[in-house]
Amino acid sequence: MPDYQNKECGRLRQRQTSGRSVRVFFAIWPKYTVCRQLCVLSEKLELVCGGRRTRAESIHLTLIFLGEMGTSQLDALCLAINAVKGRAFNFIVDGVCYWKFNRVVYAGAGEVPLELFDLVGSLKETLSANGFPFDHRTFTPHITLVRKVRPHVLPKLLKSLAEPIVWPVSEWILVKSEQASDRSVYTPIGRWPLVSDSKVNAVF
Ligand code: 2AM
Repeated sequence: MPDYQNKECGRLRQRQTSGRSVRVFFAIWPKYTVCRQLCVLSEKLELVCGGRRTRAESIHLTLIFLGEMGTSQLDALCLAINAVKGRAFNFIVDGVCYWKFNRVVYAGAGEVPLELFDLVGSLKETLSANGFPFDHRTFTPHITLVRKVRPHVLPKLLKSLAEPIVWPVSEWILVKSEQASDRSVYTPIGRWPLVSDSKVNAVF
């Protein structure tokens, strides 16, 4: 996933969103080290439970799925979202679960940080206040690692990780999702920083 500064978001959006509408969602995206750790985990899981693992560059945690949106609305969306303030946190990935309904294996956290729920809550409030539609289902933090798994081998997998993965989360992003033949391609089109506690303390 390419890196860029917040001030470039407008230009990047223009380059990346040439059609009439785009499918978008808010997410947190792991940087290199955590991405590698999750990727190694997905490779092990794929070996055991079959199916198809998420490619390294697509590993993420969705905050809110907005769905199809007119490209002309994107600037207004990003402007509204600029008002959202969130705090940085560590997301400790310490378990692997099976979602029978859609046959995915995902990684998750036994204890979800309050900061993550606060961020999603603020995003939802801001979207609602500004009239942007989004998926209202309850937020269930999960990192999909393997899809279309073989259900009968799963009970052995449903366990805690021996070594939890510590994911320091310092920003959230707006992502464009496109279908390319048999897979989804994700491209960031907006980025917002989370404030670390030390910066909050420095202000007060
Ligand atoms: P998933 O990992 O559980 O499939 C992009 O599609 C991202 O948005 C994926 O992470 C997907 O979750 C999530 N998502 C949430 N609601 C969705 C929906 N209604 N349709 C497609 N993706 C959705």
